[in-house]
Amino acid sequence: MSVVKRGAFIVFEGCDRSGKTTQSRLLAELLKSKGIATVSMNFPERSSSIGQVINSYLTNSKDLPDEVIHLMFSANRWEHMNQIKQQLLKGTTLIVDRYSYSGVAYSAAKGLDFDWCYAPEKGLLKPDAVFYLKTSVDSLTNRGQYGEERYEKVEFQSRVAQVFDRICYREASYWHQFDASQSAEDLHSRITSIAEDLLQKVEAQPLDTL
Ligand code: T5A
Ligand code: NA
Repeated sequence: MSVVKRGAFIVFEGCDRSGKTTQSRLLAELLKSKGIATVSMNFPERSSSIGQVINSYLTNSKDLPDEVIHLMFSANRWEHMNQIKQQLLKGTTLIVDRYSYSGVAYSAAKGLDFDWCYAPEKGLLKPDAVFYLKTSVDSLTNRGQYGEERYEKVEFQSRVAQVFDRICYREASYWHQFDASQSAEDLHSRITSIAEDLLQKVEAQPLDTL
């Protein structure tokens, strides 16, 4: 009997407009074109009832205390955890646009304690790889629709970038940093080579938690 090999859990992280959605899409399309079962997701997942509250908060139509919105972002991941686990175990590779690290980076950038921010993420599934798209925040402000959502302010994004850098240093064993100012095509080819390597390796590795 053949054993089902699990899928890879790949996450994209970075500041607003760093190109995560573009790169997640390109990677998912490539893997699918090679016949690899692949599903794309993004956090916040705005369609659930918790997701709808998060959406109203991000579009500035609702205000909430920093601690409350932080826990809602985390709950939004927890409510999808079983689905994520089932997909991975049945062999589907997941490409996820933002995860716990965004949760920590944006809330710590507001001044909440780093460890407090990380605590509700503990026990969630740990990605096999995080692709961190990094560049100077100033260069991102020229990109499409910058400034429409709550967090898209240069000073705030610089603080977010500092927290991402701290996490990248701490989690260096599975974080891969890329210069997000290069063209989408160049980024895609660099990301692809790491992802293809990873896909070979994870099949034999058990799922881990944060
Ligand atoms: N948040 C999120 C929290 O506070 N806590 C949490 O726990 C989580 C999960 C919404 C906000 O929520 C916060 C973080 C966010 O502020 P979101 O829905 O992921 O999160 O945000 P979006 O607005 O959807 O996406 P971003 O603004 O982050 O953009 P992306 O996905 O990084 O960038 P992308 O690919 O859409 O590209 C942006 C623009 O740049 C161009 C694209 O064509 C597009 O116009 N572009 C490039 N231009 C030049 N060179 C390249 N290499 C380019 N790649 C893309
Ligand atoms: Na995005």
